[in-house]
Amino acid sequence: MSPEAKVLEALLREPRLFPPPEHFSQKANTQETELFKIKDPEAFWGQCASLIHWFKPWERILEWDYPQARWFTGGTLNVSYNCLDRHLGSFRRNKAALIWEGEPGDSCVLTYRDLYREVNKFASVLRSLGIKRGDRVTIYLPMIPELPIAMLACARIGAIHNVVFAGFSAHALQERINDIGSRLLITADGGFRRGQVIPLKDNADLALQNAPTVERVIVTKRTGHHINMQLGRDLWWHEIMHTASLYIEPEPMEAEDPLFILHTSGTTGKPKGVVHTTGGYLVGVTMTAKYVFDLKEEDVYWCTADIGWITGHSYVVYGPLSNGATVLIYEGAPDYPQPNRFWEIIEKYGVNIFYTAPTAIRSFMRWGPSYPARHDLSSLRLLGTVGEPINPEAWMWYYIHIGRRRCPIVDTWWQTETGMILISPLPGETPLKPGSATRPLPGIEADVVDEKGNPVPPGKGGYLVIKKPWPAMMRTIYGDHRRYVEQYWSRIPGCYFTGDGARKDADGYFWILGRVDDVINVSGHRIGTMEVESALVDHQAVAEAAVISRSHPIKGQAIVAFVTLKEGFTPSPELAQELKEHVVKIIGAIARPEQILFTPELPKTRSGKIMRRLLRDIAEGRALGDTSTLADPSSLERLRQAYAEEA
Ligand code: 6R9
Repeated sequence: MSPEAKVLEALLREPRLFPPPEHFSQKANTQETELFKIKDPEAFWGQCASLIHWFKPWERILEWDYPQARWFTGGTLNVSYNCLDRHLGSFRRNKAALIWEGEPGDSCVLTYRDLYREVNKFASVLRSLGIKRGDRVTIYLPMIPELPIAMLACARIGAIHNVVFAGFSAHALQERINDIGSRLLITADGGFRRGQVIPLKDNADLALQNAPTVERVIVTKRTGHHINMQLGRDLWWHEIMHTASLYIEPEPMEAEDPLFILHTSGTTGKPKGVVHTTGGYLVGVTMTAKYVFDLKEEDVYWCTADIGWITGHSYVVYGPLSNGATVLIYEGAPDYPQPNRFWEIIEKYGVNIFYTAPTAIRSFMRWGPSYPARHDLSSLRLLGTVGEPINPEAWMWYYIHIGRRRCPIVDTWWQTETGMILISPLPGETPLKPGSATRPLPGIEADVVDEKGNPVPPGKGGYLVIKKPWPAMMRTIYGDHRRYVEQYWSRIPGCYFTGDGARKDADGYFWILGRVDDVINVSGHRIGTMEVESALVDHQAVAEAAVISRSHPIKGQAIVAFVTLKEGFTPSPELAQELKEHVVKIIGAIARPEQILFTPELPKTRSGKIMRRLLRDIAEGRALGDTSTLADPSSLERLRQAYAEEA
């Protein structure tokens, strides 16, 4: 049995079951609604649609023309109206919408009324620059209030935003701008990370050397260090906001109009621009934020994800704000200046709901329980995780040391493409098993199937698929609808293919096993092996590269690259370092390979395909699998020796 299979066997025998605590169940939002009694998915979603405000009511819940879904057609709405205007008529007007803490320790609070004013003003700025409904706007900002303000302002006038994570490189930014033809770029002079300045404007300048569609750049001042402002192109945020109007009518959008594009890694070298719509998306994230996170009027809710990822879009910005919640945003790293920073923030603001990633929890475990132990965490009542499978040890540590055995944990499975959480416990309802995302939410039909789409028996591994459309599902890949149909709707007959492997147990609980395609999940971030390979071969010394993952105690998975060099180049630790930096330059620090291994040749089949499976065996130190299709079996032995020497 392989080591992974052993871990899995242990998981499936995980005997611990945590029933929902009485004190939680009694007051859970799910108790106060008839919603979950509706068994027909379409009728269920129709009912969920009344959680948001429609200017014009929709006519049909769903038009399903496989694989194209259209939700709530005939209806019009505006997302910024739903997140802001509709809260102003009640006491929420003066309630904190955003509580923001900067890494250096500065902070501010924006009430719903404050946020409304800033969004309106910025929407007026966008209008004055000629940005119209349907135009694409790229946002490359750190975790500062200007980021949600810019997103909501785009939503207000019907412009489609494309947020690019501030950790991405100039090259990655350029690639994304050009993929969607943005007219405007919104950025900052820089951002703070572990006390260092990330030079966002310098990166933007580099990116714009070859991004001809961008006409203007709006720059917000965060770090205050010197940057170049290009006359006629670059504008300071604080200067143009002076003359802005205080009110901009929210554009009535069709339910199916795009709200944003967010790129994610897939199986090719080119990131996919995932397109999300207005009506279905907002219904999906509003419902799940309310019932999965059990949001209450008086809660302080903190999701630690960067807004540059889907988790930040759906569960820092749109879901919670649509519910009128108080959202905490922290700019920086969890261990800056000390590894207790998160716990200090929870204590300082009395955070009630805390949502983070398993990789972060594993780091906290390594730093030790004395850091959280120093702080009053009694305000916490619900914990969540997202991004990758959580190992039961990390789950238990989180449960004991952060939740102090009092707080349910919602392990939420979903993807950039799904827009909203699809598999998760409902806190107060679902008994928890450490390591399992439990069951599909109401309205969601998920299953584990074989290649032909037949359900596999309990305990057996297979592909995780979704069998019915759901409102927040992606509608297309920007500019490449064929790829959308091929990648998601053609692999398994009749189903949405998630790219994840899973098993179901005898209780119908789902255990996610991780990606089954060429995507690596490093610290909860998706990285395509092909993207890293093309970054490597972009370097003058590299002839060929094969990128695989191996398991890593903190990151979950780590990137390992096998590299062959061109004539005239010799392997050295310096060159390995240079290649790692080259990947950082092309993609960003999240894609930095953990290890580079030079090899005179890569194991290939007789038809010339690189056998990644064997490379993975080598990297994990496993016995090699079937080598019979290998063109030159001796190459593999040499490679294994090289790896053993390196390790
Ligand atoms: C939301 C988000 C999606 C991939 C997904 C899966 C992994 C996410 C998970 C999980 C196990 C969970 N994943 N949540 N695996 N349990 N609770 O992370 O989106 O960045 O697109 O990643 O992450 O492999 O396919 P995204």
